[in-house]
Amino acid sequence: MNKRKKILLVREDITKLAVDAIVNSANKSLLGGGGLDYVIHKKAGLLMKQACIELNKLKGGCPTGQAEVTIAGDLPAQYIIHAVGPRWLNGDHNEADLLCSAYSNALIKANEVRAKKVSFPSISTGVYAFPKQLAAEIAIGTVLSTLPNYSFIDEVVFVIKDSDNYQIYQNILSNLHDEHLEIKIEKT
Ligand code: AR6
Repeated sequence: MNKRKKILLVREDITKLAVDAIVNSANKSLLGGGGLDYVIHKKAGLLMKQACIELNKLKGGCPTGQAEVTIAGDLPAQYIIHAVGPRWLNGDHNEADLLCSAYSNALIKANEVRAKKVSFPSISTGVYAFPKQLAAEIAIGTVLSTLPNYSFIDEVVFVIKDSDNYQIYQNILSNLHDEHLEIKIEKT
């Protein structure tokens, strides 16, 4: 019998959680920026930064909706999946589809490197100003619908730092019942 895959919601600083692959909310250059991207680059250190510079030179960065992998350097993970979410304009610029692609391409990359446990922040909901409720519905919807496709990934952790966004994730996840998944919400 297939083991049930796990979905976990935690309120934490994503850079502190030990996982196989941590997803970063990156930009198209992959060279770092503000928000979480800044913290991840700072904590991961020089070897990871060098890997991003190489990807920038080799591939010209990463288009919106796509993802690239590097080593995780000094973070408690093996890999960083740099996913590029869309900047929210007015909802008429394919933002929802691009956010959905950022999640599914991040999962594809994580599975390619055989990550078992993958952590996600709430991509695009900070500097890129994507509405939080819609972003959470897309994040959870995309992960849940595509997770059965990935043979290596057996756990996805949504790591949400701010309380209003955590509440949104909690509301959605606590109303989900899927016999193929084990959904756990960490009490704050
Ligand atoms: N742990 C978990 N979540 C966090 C953490 C943390 N340590 N820090 C922030 N968040 P953002 P974006 C949440 O702005 O909106 C950068 O300049 C935060 O509360 O980091 O995708 C890049 O280079 C928010 O909910 O990323 C891009 O140019 C979420 O992470 C641009 O910002 C994402 O916030 C990307 O914007």
